[in-house]
Amino acid sequence: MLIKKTAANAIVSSEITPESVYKARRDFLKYSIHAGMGLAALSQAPALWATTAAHAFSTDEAQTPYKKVTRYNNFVELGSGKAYPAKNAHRLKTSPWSVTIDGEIENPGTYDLEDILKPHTLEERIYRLRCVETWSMVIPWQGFALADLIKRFKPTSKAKYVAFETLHDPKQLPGQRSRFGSFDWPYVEGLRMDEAMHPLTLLATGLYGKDLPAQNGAPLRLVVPWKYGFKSIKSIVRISFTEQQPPTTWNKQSPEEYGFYANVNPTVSHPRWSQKRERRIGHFFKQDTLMFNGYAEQVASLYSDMDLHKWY
Ligand SMILES: Nc1nc2c(c(=O)[nH]1)N[C@H]1C(S)=C(S)[C@@H](COP(=O)(O)O)O[C@H]1N2
Ligand SMILES: [Mo]
Repeated sequence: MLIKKTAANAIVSSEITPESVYKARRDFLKYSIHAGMGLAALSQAPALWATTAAHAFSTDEAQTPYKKVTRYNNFVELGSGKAYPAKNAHRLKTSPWSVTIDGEIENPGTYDLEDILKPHTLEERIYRLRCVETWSMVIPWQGFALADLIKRFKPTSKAKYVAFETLHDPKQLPGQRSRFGSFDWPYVEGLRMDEAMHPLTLLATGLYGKDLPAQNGAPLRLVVPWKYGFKSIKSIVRISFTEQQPPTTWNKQSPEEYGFYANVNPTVSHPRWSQKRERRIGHFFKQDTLMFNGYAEQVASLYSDMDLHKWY
């Protein structure tokens, strides 16, 4: 089903997937896992995987209120305190918007965001966002699988990583007028190709059924729910396919604190704080942080041969 992007991009979840379809998909996934089919078998059925994945993986934990999600942000380009991005959001013009897609692909070019979105089905997915500073939120995102975009742009066999870049425009993004620590702008991030192709990895255009507010990374941001928040790069203007592991902003800033992988991992402490517990925004008591932010069943196999204390 193709949902056209309307001016307001107003999508309610009931329009996206009828309850019965949602339930059938979820039951299928449960049944498959119980039957010992496991994820390997599921991934051998890509079409089925694509349709079951999004909804089956959504959490039914209580959602963080819209006001908190949109007024407690990290977006250094719009100000370094949690409240500043919302206050400065009006400075960022998010339409029209274009994205350059280049590197190791068949047809590199710069595309209007409208054209990039057209062939994709926007879905709702409710994911936990776990920020490295020990807080978390549960957010109903709208977006589409990054994997679907990658398949469309046909990477060459040399493409081993996907690199992302935020808009660089100090007029609209006042935080870029000076350095933040040792940041050199633009903010950059990256994923290994198998992480980028994983069905949990989302390119988001909205939350709570509305267009993304600028402070949350409008008009296009990444959501990688099993990784710390800084991997979820905002206001993307470039997606590049590379042979070498691309640099990432927080890793350049402080390599002993922030690695390339940044998988949520309660057994690996940040040098300045434990990562065992987190405060869900709006809750009083802290709760235990789960391995891979609770998505271990889906993603642990991507890292089975890696020492996650070394590759943090
Ligand atoms: N361009 C850009 N993207 C960014 C950041 C940033 O400062 N600049 N902050 C990151 C961090 S540290 C976090 S925790 C999340 C926060 O996303 P949210 O404000 O939507 O909760 O955005 C990430 N993406
Ligand atoms: Mo973060």
